[in-house]
Amino acid sequence: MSDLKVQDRLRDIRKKVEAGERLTFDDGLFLYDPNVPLQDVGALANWMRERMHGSVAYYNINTHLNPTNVCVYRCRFCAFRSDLRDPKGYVMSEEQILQRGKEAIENGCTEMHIVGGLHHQLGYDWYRGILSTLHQAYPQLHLKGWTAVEINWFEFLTKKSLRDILSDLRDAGLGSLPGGGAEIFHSEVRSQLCEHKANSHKWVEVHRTAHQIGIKSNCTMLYGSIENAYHRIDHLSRLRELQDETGGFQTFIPLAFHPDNTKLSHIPKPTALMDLRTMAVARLFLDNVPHIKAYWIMLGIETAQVALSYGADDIDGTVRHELIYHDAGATTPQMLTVEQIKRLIAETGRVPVERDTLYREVHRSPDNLSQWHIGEPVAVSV
Ligand code: V47
Repeated sequence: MSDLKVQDRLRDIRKKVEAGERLTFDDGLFLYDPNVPLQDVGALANWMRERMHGSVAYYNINTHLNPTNVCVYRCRFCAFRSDLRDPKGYVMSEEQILQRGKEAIENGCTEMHIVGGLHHQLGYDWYRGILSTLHQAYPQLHLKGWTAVEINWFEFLTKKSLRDILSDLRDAGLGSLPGGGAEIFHSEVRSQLCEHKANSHKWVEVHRTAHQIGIKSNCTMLYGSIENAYHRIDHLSRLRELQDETGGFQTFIPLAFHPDNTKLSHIPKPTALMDLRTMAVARLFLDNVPHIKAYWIMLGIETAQVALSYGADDIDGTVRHELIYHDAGATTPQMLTVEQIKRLIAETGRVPVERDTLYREVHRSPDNLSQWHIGEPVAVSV
């Protein structure tokens, strides 16, 4: 495409974005074309991000819990999983899980992000019990737990309907669903990455059912492995369609593939340019998803900072005990302090605002991290 044609097409897309019109599948493909200057795509995404969120960038104070890494599936991109009899395999005890809850509360966390493997020998009650144990002991901690893949596994274990399972988990203490397990929906890619686990229709059905009964969720896309731009836009289109129907997604998190210690270790990690382009295209294409998250653990701190001007308005949280990315070679720190996360946001010229998992503002005593209360939902202009 000539430079002139690129500029003409970009001008048309700019007009659409400014008028609040939806981008087409072809627009999405065009924005992924390397001949389209990244800074132009980024500037447009930043314009949209500022229209929606002004100069604010959100963060939370959170921790992770991966109660087991033993998994019946063998996803080719995963460095975290373990076989049943592998010495690396572990299952946390109730005492260890409660200890994590205690540590979270002492450090002011409002959220615990809980995901793990699908253990060959543990039943549904074990997974449900983790939520109920933590919720009873620490009811103020929001439990964002179990991806659509685990929920689908619970269907297999219990033979109950999705609606019954999700309602039962909510009774046990589930607050919302994380966005994991989406990977790339298109079967050409999914069948190579994770042949056996929940397919795209199931992933969508789990989130649709959660939204229908009032459980909010997040959505993700694993990019930079074996997929192409067509597969990525197809993925975003399916998320946009479900969001039109339910409005239950809070935030989209693009997840860059980390190859170390995986079955795809020969594939290079996506570059920062690809990370930023994906962030910007996601902001522009997912016009109905309120937040776009630059997950610093996976992007690296510097790219996450830049991403706050390429469409992202959220940087995830302080994080503790992250394993999935660190097992796959992430070199980011294990956690940030509240002061560090605020400073890295402020350095970008954005205003750091603490939110809880459901995007309500958190007000905290400056001298005592563990004293906080939840305020109003944050404002988003569409
Ligand atoms: O489902 C696993 C991905 C996901 C690798 O909802 C990998 O707020 C890259 O979903 N390289 C889990 N990606 C993480 C996740 C997430 C993270 C932060 C916030 C939220 C949220 C959700 O990580 C998996 C998979 O898509 N993943 N291994 C890897 N080697």
